[in-house]
Amino acid sequence: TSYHGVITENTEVVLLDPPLVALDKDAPVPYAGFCRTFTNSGEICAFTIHGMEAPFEAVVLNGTSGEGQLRARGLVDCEQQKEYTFIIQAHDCGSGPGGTEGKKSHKAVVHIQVNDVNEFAPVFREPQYHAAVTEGKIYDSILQVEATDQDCSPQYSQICNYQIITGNTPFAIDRNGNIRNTEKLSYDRQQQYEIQVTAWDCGQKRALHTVPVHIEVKPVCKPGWQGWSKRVDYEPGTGSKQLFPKMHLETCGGPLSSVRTTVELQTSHIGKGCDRETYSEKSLQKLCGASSGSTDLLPAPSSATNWTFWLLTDSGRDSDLIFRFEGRQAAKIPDWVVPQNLTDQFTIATWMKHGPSPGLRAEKETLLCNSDKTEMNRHHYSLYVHNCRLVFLLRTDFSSANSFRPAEFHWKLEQICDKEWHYYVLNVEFPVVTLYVDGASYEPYLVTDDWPIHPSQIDMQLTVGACWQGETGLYGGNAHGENYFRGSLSGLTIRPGHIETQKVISCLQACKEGLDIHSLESLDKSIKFHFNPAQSILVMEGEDLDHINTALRKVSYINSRQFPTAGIRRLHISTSVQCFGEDTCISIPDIDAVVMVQQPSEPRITITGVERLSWPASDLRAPGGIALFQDLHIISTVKKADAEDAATVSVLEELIHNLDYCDVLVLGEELRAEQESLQLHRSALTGKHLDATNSTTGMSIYGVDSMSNYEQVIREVRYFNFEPSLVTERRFRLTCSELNGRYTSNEFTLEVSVLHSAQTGLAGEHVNHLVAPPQYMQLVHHPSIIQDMSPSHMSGVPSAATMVIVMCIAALVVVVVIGIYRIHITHQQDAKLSETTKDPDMTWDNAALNITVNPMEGPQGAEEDVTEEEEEEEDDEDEEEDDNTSGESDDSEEEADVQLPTAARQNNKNWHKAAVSF
Ligand SMILES: [Ca+2]
Ligand SMILES: [Ca+2]
Repeated sequence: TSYHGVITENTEVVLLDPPLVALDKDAPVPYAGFCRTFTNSGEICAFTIHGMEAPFEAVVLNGTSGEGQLRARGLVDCEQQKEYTFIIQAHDCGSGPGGTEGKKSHKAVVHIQVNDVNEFAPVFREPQYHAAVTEGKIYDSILQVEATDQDCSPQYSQICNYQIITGNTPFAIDRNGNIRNTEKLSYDRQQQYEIQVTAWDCGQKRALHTVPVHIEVKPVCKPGWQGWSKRVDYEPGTGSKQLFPKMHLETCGGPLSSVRTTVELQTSHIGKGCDRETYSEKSLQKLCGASSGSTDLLPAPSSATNWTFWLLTDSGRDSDLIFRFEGRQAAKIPDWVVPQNLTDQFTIATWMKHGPSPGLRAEKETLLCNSDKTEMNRHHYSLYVHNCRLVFLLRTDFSSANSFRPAEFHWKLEQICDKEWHYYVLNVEFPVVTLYVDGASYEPYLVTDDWPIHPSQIDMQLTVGACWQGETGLYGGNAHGENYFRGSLSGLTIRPGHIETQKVISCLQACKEGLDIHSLESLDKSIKFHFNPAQSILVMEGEDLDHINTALRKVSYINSRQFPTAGIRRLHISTSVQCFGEDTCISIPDIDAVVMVQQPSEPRITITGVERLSWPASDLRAPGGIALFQDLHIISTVKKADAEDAATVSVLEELIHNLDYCDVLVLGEELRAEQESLQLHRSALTGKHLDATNSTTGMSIYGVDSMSNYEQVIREVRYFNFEPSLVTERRFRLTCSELNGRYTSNEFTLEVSVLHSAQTGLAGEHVNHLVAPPQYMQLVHHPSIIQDMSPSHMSGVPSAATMVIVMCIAALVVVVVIGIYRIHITHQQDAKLSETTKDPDMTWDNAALNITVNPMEGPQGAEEDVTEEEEEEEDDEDEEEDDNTSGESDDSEEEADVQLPTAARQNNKNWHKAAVSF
């Protein structure tokens, strides 16, 4: 017989099936489970267990009935042993004490199974898990986590469920612990994830500790430039800066046969197209060595240059003076500004930004036009834009050579209508006309001939922005309508009698910023590179990837301006590659980055010197007058605006840089032209990049030059007054400026007191004698001295002592007068010498007001008249037609546009010949 028992671990009682009951044979109770082996006493006294240290005992519950119970002797642990098997035997009480010697039953086998209790929680095998995935893929299983449980039974030891407890992750886990991603991962979005995972056993017991799982996202290899930054900061004055010092091209193992990369710097939003020097037009011409004599047709409006007063000006960035034309504005240039006859050589230059929207049936848009002032509408010369072509019309006057001559020059350039700033220079060296756009020269694609214009006594009117119609006395164009210009102009100059060299033209429009190759000499020989003229586009090409990488790292940005325009410049890099064979080649994405030019430190210009002078009237009358600013100093300091050092005292750093102009302004009444003047000897300017203009309101010295050169020149400025008796005091204000007024100095005011004869008789001469420096310079540091020596004061206290003093002074005066007379004589001799050289130079004094006389207008004009008379008769028949073609030749011209240059010219000629023969 055998028993089966069950015990729950950690409890005492074993449930046996069938129940443990031992019966004595002697007793009348029928045998239930146990053998009836007992015959004697009929009572059960004990059970014995035979087995290898089975931790159980059996106790008798009821000796009569034979019921017993099986119990654990200690704690039973399923995790240590799940089953026990042993043998049990019962004893009746018998005769012996304790029943031990009673009769024994036969043996029965007992099987005990230990039931499990869910004591243990799941525990992960690893303290943490790691995995790496490539972006853009969906994985079935990225990794498997595993937890275990020490309980003995499958129910309580198996893991029934895993769960991710970190919220919002693109991952899921199944019941086997496999983690997968629920969406494609992106390296750019997130490169690393950490999720917490927990587990449950099948008895719903949860792991005590979650486990971290790290998932690294690896970028899928994408061909393209790597190791560059989106923003490059540029500090002014630091020369060239490498833009991509760590950049390299990732090809993902694809073998390339060649790489071609274009780096483009976009600066069209800066100033007039890029960062240029913003000195005034005049200063810039001086700086570039342009021949002098050019006339600014669009100067800043002032009392002397009032024709630009009604034009629209853009509050120019960087002090650029920009005039905006919206199809309504035009200006008549006064006759004295430009000579009517430009001769065969002249230059017209302008900055132009044409637009905004030239229509398909675009009208002529006139930049500059010289037409009849009255009666007729003939255009003598004009520059206009028409259908995105630039046309220059030049009708030569009749001369001895009365023949068909080139009259219209056409250029078809995309720059004309790209709505960006460009610099146009028209060099006329008749009959050759060359156009320079941004420094590059272009021959006209079409030249049409015409007869010279018929002579007449009608004056001409030069206009900007439209043509003047003499017939109607209005702005207008031709039968088709108006001819107003739309766009912006700046620095429109005309220069009769000369053409500019390409070098000067390049200088005038040169960008001060651009791309550069750092240490060009170290560039590998196999690399081909090319810059556009403006250095804003760089193309590099090579076959070896390493060499290309090295070359691209050398690409730099440079801005040579000391005070560049701050702000961003966009960079665009596009790359095309070629592969060996027919394989489809990788494509390299374009790069967009920016250069951030930081705010330059601002200079502070300071003028110092003696602020009060006192002079005897006689000295003002002396030839050359008096020097006004003999001890003048101009210094400039730069305030370093370091953001980090804002707390500390900002460092003042002395710098040597250039000035643009200095103005001496007469305060109070203007100078009386016939008596007073400011003077500057021409020789003071020699060897310097400086020029000067002079008027009764002051003197302006301009040109880009060093501060010390300016100092030297200003120290030579003299004030002369032929009749000083009318003046007691004169005040002057000196200001200097850099970059066309962007940075200006303090206002330095000088007071000159004139000591008149009433004073000079005694005190003036006396003072002169006492502290007279050589010549007639007088510095008065303490004006009180003058006061003390005034005659009124002295006459107030007459005494013997003063009489003696007066006598002595009188004697002294005689000596001094003689001395001064001698000095005067010698000075006059000097003056005579210098005046002979000085006089011709004096003409520039009033240059700002004077008309520049065209040397060609005099005798030659008369000559022309004669020839014109002679030829008048044969030309009479032409006259009508002349008037038409000059002003209204549109129809024939429109057709010529679409034809080849030679054919067009031919056509035009024939047409004219026909007219002539008729
Ligand atoms: Ca357990
Ligand atoms: Ca468990």
